[in-house]
Amino acid sequence: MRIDVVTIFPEYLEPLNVSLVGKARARGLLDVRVHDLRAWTHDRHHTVDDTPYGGGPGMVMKPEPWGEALDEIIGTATPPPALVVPTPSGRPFDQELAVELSRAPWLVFTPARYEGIDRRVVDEYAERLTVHEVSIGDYVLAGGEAPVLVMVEAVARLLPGVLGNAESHRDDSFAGGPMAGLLEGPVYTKPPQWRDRGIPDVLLSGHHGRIARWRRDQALARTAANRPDLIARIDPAALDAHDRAE
Ligand code: 6GU
Repeated sequence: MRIDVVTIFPEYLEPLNVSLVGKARARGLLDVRVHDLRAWTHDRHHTVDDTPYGGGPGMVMKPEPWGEALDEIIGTATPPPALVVPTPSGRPFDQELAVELSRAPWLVFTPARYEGIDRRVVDEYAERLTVHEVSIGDYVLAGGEAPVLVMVEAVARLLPGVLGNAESHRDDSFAGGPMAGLLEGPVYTKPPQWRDRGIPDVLLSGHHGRIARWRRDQALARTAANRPDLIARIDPAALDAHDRAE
């Protein structure tokens, strides 16, 4: 997969050199190119923003640098990339969208600062390619760069060969499989005693059936406590009598 990011803060994207995403790049599984939007300005101050038409607070990113940047990056490539526009007004980012994006061969991210980008930019490129306007949650950030880090990591770990083994996705919170729709429960490792705390006996029992049951109960309890909205969305046919008693 190829990913381009256009930003006025290229250094904000340096975490893409580290850890899972950095390793995927080093292994040639992911080609990430970060561009400085100001490279496509022509005035001595490299201006990227201006005051909003109609008045109001803050500044709006000018369309011309974005248009020149996107035209140059996209070129005449066929098929063209999908555009991912981070904005608090976008569709909520979730695992389903991460999976969809991970199937695209090429994504271009356009994180904005200020009050966002002149609307004509999205309208223009939406005529030629798929545009996803995406929010990472119900809070306001100063810009789209942190959301790009979030989305690229969520997408990169789904690419073939990036994670150690294909099993690693199966029990993810929000993945399919036996724990579909539930949050993950607690996990433990050695030592068997830490301070005055031990390990739940069932995990040391060797009874795989009881361990699976316990894990499911823990997942149900945690989901009910932290995400009652997810409990409400579980298909009743996916619950057994023991689940219902929780
Ligand atoms: Cl994608 N951008 C900004 N600026 N704030 C956000 C966001 C995006 N998602 C949640 N809050």
